[in-house]
Amino acid sequence: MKWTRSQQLYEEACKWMPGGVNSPVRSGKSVGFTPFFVKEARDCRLMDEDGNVYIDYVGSWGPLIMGHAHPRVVEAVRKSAEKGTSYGIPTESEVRMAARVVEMVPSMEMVRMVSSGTEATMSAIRLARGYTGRRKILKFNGCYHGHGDCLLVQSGSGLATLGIPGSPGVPEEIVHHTLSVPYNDLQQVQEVMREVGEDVAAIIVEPVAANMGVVLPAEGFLGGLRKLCDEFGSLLIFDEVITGFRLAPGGAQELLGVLPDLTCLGKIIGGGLPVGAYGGRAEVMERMAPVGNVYQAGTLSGNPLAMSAGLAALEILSQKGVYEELEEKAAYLEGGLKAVAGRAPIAMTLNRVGSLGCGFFTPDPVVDFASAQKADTEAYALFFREMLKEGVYFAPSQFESFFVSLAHEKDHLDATLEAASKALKVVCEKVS
Ligand code: KE4
Repeated sequence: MKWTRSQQLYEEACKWMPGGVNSPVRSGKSVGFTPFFVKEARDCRLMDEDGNVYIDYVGSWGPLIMGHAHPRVVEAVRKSAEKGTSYGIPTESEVRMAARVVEMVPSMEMVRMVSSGTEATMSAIRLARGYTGRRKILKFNGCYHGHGDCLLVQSGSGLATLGIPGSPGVPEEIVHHTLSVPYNDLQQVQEVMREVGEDVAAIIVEPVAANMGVVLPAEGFLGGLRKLCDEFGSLLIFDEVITGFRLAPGGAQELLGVLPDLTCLGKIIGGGLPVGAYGGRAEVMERMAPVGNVYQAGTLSGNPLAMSAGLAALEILSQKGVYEELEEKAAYLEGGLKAVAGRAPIAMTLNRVGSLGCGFFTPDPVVDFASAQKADTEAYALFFREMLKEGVYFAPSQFESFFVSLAHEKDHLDATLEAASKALKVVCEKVS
């Protein structure tokens, strides 16, 4: 692999943008990686500016579940663009999208479109506080809900990757009402709720955590949160920005059978264009302006181009057998990776739900942020770099996930396992 053109672009990028990127996790700082620059992408493959081709397991951090440049998505965006790009006036595409999302997501009766997952969670938190008249928010260590001020506490994703505990620039007063406890620790949630539950507006949780690597909810954890919210009159918010439309048509709440009061969506809902959304029970959502008095707005919210891309993506995901296909492909990859790790041999814990997964270099179960942080991140960094040399692009951070798409075919999966066999041998030599 040579990265001459990417290197030139990176040097120029660093002149104009902090770290040369528009989002910190792309920098790959934690895995000793200088980002390559993508020229184009198709199905499950990326091509960079030097002509290198990679099998892509990041999929733009989740949105590209149908594969890059899917013809139906491209056609939908082309047709929409020919009629204009934004009006700031309602369009039928927003009505179609809202109806589709309400139909697919079990707990949703009404929904509001925004332009990112961060906007979705920020708005849901404001709504929960406005609806309940309470101030406190309870989140979980290692969960990441975007970069909204009050949620940048003990967060995962880029903060975990770069080892940033909270974030400078967020005054103590803003996070004073944000409580964070270990994921899966229902006992601690009970203790906190017994103490301050009367002032907790909402508990916000990733129903399957995917920003500390992937961590599955323990048996009874989500149901326990549901019960506590009912007991104390708090709202339960599922941040399904990653799991929404990923784990099932109705996301984790459909798969796991626990219904939140509000759901935050992003990524897949936009088909690769900027879309977020939040929604839930009508009597809660109707507190939002202009019907209610909780304010949130956005120039490009419900943008027709983004709606057309998102609708095309959701149509593809509504076809029969899609989630069975994703499960089969991801299970094949998981089985292969475990077999290759066993032969290396190297201790690897692999957590997976459907087409969302993560491998940790640790022999121990990974059940929360603390156990995820015990994984050997040096080993992960070496694995990432060795896989890249073999033309396979995994997340440039231990505290992210891999995503299998409908575009990954058996030959791509076998090539990935072949690459992993070589990469893990190198890791094995280095760490033993
Ligand atoms: P955005 O504002 O990045 O669209 O969404 C924020 C967000 C909210 N909730 C969850 C569960 C999320 O995972 C995210 C964003 N995810 C990260 C990676 N895990 C996006 C990648 C990035 O920050 O560049």
